[in-house]
Amino acid sequence: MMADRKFRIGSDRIAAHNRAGAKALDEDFRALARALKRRGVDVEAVMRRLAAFQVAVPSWGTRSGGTRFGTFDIPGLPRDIFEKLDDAATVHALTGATPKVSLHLPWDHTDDPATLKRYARKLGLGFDAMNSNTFQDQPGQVVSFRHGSLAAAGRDAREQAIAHNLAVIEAGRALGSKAITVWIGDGANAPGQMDLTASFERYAASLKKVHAALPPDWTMFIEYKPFEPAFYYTVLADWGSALMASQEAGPRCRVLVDLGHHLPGTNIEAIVARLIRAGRLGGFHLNDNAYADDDLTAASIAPYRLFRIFHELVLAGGREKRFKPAYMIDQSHNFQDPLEGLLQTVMEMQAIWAKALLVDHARLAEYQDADDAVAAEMTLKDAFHTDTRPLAAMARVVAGGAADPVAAYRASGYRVAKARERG
Ligand SMILES: [Mn+2]
Repeated sequence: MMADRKFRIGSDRIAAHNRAGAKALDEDFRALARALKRRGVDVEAVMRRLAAFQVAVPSWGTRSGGTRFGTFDIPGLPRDIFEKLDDAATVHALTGATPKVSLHLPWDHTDDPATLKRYARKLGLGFDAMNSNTFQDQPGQVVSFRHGSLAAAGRDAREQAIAHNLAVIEAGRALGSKAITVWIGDGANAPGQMDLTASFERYAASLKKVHAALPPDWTMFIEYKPFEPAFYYTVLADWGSALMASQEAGPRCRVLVDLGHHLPGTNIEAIVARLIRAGRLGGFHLNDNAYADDDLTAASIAPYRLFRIFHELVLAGGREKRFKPAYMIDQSHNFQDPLEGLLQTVMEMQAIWAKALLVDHARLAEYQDADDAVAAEMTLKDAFHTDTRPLAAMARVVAGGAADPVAAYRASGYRVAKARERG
């Protein structure tokens, strides 16, 4: 906890990195701004909205991810929640866009939340949504979640799962968090194993009890997933079930869209539009998938899909000023340095968010009204094909971050220093 003796990427180092690339960035930014102004884009407004785009870093994203077969660690990974915060602060220092960390209980449990909160504040960090965990058993647990948690047939398991969620809310309250994310693995592997109606009713009733314990300024997110760990039937498998459950649970229960939690070919932006229409879109877990729930880095496979989702969000933000979904990275870094994966993802999110901000909504609406499919699609593509990286880099520099966070991170020798420090 001796923050001062730890290796950090300081603002002087970031400023030196930015100075070295300042001339090139300035040239690229000016050229792009000129081209955008010619297209009628208010570049200053885009830069303001780009600067406001923030993404939460998950505590577990600072360590190596893996599969059920194994996880391969590299030297210098964080050993506890304090070191995870150090790494999250590094991502924020380099991007200026990740001021909040999302914790997972019990993985990030602390007996001393006041010290953890103080430490985070010293690093300039706050706490995003708290994640509960009833999809595995913990040492010393009284009732097993083997046959389910919030939706279990057994009352003991359900009550224990509800109690865990209430404890997570309490822990989050002590840290200054304002939300809880609930994902359950409840489901069945064989037809007949579980009553499809009764299991959903039990789940909704449990959620309602958790919702009743929410502090007044808190939100609850529920996350659906089509399959895994259960392979035949999942209680909360899709957005329709999630919408129903959120409506039954209470007004502050919202649906969280994890991009990887959709079967191939699903039109996610249409789901997003429907959830916005219902007033129940809570936020996103950003990642990507090529086949199933792969947890690949966000936009690595389908950047145009993410652009289309962001486009719906920009539209909704234009209609409703208070519309503010939560964004959190939720991906697995199996082959890369986790911090490089996070930095790369934030850069990608900012660039794609900027593209979505460039869509000419007035022109698009005209083409839609005129049933001009080609011109309408080309309006979206005009924005999508624009190389917005100079806008994103400039936004980072203005926010005190690095023009190129991955390059600055590599040049700093951070991981080597951490390997020495952390053993
Ligand atoms: Mn997720």
